[in-house]
Amino acid sequence: MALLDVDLSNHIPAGWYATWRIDSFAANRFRVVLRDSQATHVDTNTRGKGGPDLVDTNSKRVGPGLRLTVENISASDGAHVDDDWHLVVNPRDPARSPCAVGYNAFIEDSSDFDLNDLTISLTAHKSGA
Ligand SMILES: [Ca+2]
Repeated sequence: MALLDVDLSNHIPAGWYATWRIDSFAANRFRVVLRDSQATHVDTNTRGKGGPDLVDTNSKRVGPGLRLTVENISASDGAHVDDDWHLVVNPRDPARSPCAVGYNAFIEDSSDFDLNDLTISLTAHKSGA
């Protein structure tokens, strides 16, 4: 069962640009997958070199069904996730729909709850097209 399974398309529609950075500070291993229905953008096992180590960073226009999953490969039972969204609304938009979003996930692989063992930061905005 995935430690984290987030349907990012709830706030990030197809055609938006997404930029992300994923860092690992974990002795244990996680599998991180970021994909949409048209492409797999990230599919990697994090390394445990005592970092923080850059796992992946990129910027792409995304397709429909953008989804982020994190599987627990070797982490202990104490693994824990805290995440949050930040929605940016154009004040001139009468529909008040977001024009940009930020998503952060902070993952603990053990029991000290510093929540710095795997960090995922992703921002996305309208393409303007
Ligand atoms: Ca920790």
